[in-house]
Amino acid sequence: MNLEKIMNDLEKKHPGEKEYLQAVREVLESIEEVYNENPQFESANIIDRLVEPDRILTFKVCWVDDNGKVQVNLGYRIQFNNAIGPYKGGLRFHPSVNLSILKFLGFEQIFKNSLTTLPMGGAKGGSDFDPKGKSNAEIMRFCQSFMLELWKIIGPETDVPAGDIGVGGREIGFLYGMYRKLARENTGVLTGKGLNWGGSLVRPEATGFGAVYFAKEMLATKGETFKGKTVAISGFGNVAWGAVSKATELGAKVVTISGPDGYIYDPDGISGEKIDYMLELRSSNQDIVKPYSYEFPNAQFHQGKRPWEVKCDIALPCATQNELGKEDAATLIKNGVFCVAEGANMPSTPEAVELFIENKVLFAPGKAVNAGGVATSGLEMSQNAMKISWAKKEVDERLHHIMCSIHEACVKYGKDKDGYVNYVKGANVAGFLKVANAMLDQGVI
Ligand code: NDP
Ligand code: 2IT
Repeated sequence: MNLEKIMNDLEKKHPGEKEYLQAVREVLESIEEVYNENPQFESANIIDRLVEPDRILTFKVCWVDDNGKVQVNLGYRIQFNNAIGPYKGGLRFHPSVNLSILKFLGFEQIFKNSLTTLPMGGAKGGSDFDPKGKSNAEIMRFCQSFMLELWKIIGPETDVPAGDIGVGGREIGFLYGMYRKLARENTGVLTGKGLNWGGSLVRPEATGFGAVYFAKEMLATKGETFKGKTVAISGFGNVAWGAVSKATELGAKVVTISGPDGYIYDPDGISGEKIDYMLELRSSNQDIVKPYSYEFPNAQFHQGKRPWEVKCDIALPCATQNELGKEDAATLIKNGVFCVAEGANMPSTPEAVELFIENKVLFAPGKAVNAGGVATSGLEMSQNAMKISWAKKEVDERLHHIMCSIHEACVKYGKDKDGYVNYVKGANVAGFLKVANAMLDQGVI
């Protein structure tokens, strides 16, 4: 593999697609060795076929706001690769959404879904719609208009979207309602549905719970546990909420959450009613964490800052991409962090990842750590297909088992000679091999 040539060509073809190019480079660097050892991959030109999505749908979303003004947003669905199962991946509604961000997320999703052990291909979609400050009625009208286009290319056996930033249970409800009306069927076409209409128990908690289950396995390789540890978490959305709950349940003290406005440091730990308050904060549609410090006055709000300056044993970045840079990593290391597990997708910059690995910090990437979300989506699809629903305990046990399997796969392919586990390499190689071999089996299509 001539990595620099591949990257140069890709950059020429897709100039300025920073996040997409970043994600591709990371995967290619990790798989270079195994790729070169298996000439059948090169003969089938697997790399060129993997880095380009199968197709991209871009569409216009027109909707009317509460003042009667007509608004126009852009909508996307990127169907990246379906070698091992139907396209599967979330929808993101955030003003920063563009092709590069969705392509990076869709590309990552291929390997993440492969790691889950379930038959799911990779996809991502979304819109530059900003949910901040919107009324429920505005969100409903937007979701309905979005689905008017999207429904044409999705289906329970072809492409199954779910939530991501800005898309939670409420949005999935509005999207599902419109799909059901247009397609004249009740199927598992979306995951993250409400419990009364096909949703799975544990799906809301799954990404955060899964992230902590994964981190628990990482700690166990060093004979450690969450008990008594200080944990810094970023974000205050769905993933952060699940991670705070599970880490607290396992005896850790979570001292931070964050939003675009800054971070909260709560020296008493975020537990009990404070975890419920996180849900209130998120559903207020205000996109700020500052009100937490009015509600719980012992907590301090640090405007415009990131939580990585707080001394902690374990860091779980759960907000967004590239939210933890080289300096943040250096500060965390200086303060004694020994485990960093990514709840968000690609929250650490490549320089930060390098620093963690150089310093032999237990570090694992989003595609392994946060795969519990999409894995539980896969479990929701199975329940929908069988027209049954499993008890909470059953779903949680399956999720736990899947996270342990992903951890095992990372160790199998990522263990260095000195015993250090390079989870980035492990996750990328394990995820890649399954998809690449499936592509080989199925010929050039
Ligand atoms: P939510 O919309 O529920 O929450 C995202 C949170 O991150 C919001 O609080 C958001 O605020 C905040 N945020 C965004 N940018 C920043 C920033 N620069 N600094 C601090 N906070 C910020 O989304 P999720 O919790 O679902 O998603 C979080 C991450 O986890 C994303 O990377 C997503 O791709 C990933 N993920 C989600 C899964 C899921 O099942 N939901 C599964 C796997 C991964 P704001 O909206 O104001 O920017
Ligand atoms: O990034 C992700 O894995 C998600 N947003 C969840 C995708 C899904 O289909 O459940």
